[in-house]
Amino acid sequence: MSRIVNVAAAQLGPVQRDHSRADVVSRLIELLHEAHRLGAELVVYPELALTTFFPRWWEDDRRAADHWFETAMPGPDTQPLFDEAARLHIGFSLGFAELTPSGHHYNTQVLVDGDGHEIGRYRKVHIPGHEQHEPWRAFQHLERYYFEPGVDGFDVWRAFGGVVGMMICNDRRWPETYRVLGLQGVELILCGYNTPIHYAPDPGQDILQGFHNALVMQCGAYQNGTWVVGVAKGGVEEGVDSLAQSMIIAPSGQIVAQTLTNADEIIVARCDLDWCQKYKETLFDFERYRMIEHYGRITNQRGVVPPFGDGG
Ligand code: CDT
Repeated sequence: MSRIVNVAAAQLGPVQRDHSRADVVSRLIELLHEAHRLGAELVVYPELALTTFFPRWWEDDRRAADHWFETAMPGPDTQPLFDEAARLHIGFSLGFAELTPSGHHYNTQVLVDGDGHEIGRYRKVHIPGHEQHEPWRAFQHLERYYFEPGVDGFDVWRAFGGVVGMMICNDRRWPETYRVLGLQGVELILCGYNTPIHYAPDPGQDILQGFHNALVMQCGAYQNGTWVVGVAKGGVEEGVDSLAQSMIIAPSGQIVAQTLTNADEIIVARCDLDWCQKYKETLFDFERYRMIEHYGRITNQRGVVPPFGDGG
């Protein structure tokens, strides 16, 4: 038996500050058409796909950044994407900055079915970067200033013939993200990202960005027996170089498709969701092998508590 879903990762090249939503949406639609030609049923776009990565700039008044946020999804600028995807009967997942009617600011990813209807939305939980203006940096990473963490945690949805979950960028570095999804039987994780190559707190990591990106997603896929689709907004955006290397990873942890450029590019993989069972029912049979009585610290303790004494 096999349950096949053809999934496209729709990588974006840079979106500059003066690029309009309408311009970006026409690029998204172009990628949608390419994905359709390649037989995709589901297209995954990056984190904060509609605009430049605005947390790289400080605003004294945080509300001055509200124009980067969507107050409706779909809204007037994104409706053409919803309409075209529904016409082609392709589902998609799209990252955007969300400003809710009650005034909350989230880094959000929506999942839409082949009829253009929202299946669910995920609000980023792990918010990286810093809260205050830090002028010593070459550029800011102010996600912690502009976004609140999502309060709904990591959900999954029955969609596209399987169990689908979402995570956003920094979430992919945390094993807990995958495991909470894995404990709900996830078979396909969709993840958009914007990852600057330069990491100001420790530039020694710059050269390892591609390695770390693959490392965490391949581990997460394998250890939970799930497909993972990681999709970048890469290239040089407003002078900041960001990682591309979008990839589709099998439940074995193997990369089955990877982008070659740091521009707009489609990759497609034929994802057999039944392949997940090979791992979920053997090495990673959670019910049989997990030792939850020894995992208490994972939810009871946030930071590191070393043992007493100096070891001398
Ligand atoms: N967008 C996002 O989450 N980017 C982070 C950068 C970390 S450095 C502040 C990431 O984990 O890729």
